[in-house]
Amino acid sequence: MPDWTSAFARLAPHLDVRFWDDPTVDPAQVHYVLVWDPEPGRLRRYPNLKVIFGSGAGVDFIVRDPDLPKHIPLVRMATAGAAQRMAEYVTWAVLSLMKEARRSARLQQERRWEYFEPERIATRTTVGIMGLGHMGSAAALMLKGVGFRVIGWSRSRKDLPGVESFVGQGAERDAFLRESDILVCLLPATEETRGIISASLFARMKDGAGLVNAGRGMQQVTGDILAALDSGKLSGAVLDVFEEEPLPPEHPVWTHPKVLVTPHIASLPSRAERAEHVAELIRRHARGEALPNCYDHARGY
Ligand code: NDP
Ligand code: OXD
Repeated sequence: MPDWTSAFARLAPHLDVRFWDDPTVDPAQVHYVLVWDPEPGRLRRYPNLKVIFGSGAGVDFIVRDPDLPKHIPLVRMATAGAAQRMAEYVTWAVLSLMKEARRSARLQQERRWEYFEPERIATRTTVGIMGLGHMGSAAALMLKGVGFRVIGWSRSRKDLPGVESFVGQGAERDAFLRESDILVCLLPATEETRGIISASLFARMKDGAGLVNAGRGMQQVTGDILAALDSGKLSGAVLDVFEEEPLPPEHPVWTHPKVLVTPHIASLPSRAERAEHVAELIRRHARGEALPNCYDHARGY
């Protein structure tokens, strides 16, 4: 909380910024909230709420509230820093798969000097990104800069320099999957994307492909991922998100020799960065300007 209050005091001193559970706050005085996973029913209790700011890019933990006041704009976090951080994470993950970083870490732990020759080189590797939005497009352009061939899959056609765009559920999606040596998921959590990373998706891909999921845990069937790694269908995976978070200590994914686990940290913009973004959007809202990146309840993201 002190990080938030000092950032807002610097950026928007006219705002009275309070902790979510401050008992002295009069609900009628609350005009804006900045939240990640508010308890269901809570947002309905603010009669004069003007905007809900999600503190993350995905607002699935907000929209699960059956009493969410849907007439109030819900803004998804989309700072330049968040996209840069995600692009860095994805580039790190893809290079880690390509260079077999998990294997090196294991050998180091066992003090074994054992040669191996990672086969892939960026210029002959195709990275397929599912979801070419704020995060996916930044990741695509950074990977392109490293030398990868980059292709992307989204609902609407994209025009990103040097990135081939595939759309829809039919032949183009299948071609996209067939061509991907490393598949990256940066999709939002929707009913359409639930369980998308599963055995039936791997069946459409090359043998020995790599996988990165930094979207949402509900998109992956972790058991199918482990089975695909064991059979060699997948050669390695970097997973930042899980069906259950925190990932339980007994989960087999922790110790799988072909998996790198990170604790949902792919892109965490600083509090100061997020406060700056929100302060600017509150100024715009006060001037009557449209808010960017609003959640669309019909679309689901
Ligand atoms: P955007 O809304 O900007 O982008 C979403 C992309 O997914 C769009 O390109 C969209 O297509 C595409 N898409 C959505 N549904 C489908 C579908 N059914 N089939 C094909 N493509 C689809 O979101 P962001 O890029 O800001 O964030 C994406 C997600 O990344 C978040 O929702 C969150 O789940 C995750 N995330 C994870 C973080 C982490 O730390 N692990 C941090 C930040 C985000 P179109 O462009 O045509 O609409
Ligand atoms: C997310 C985020 O959506 O942290 O996961 O922004």
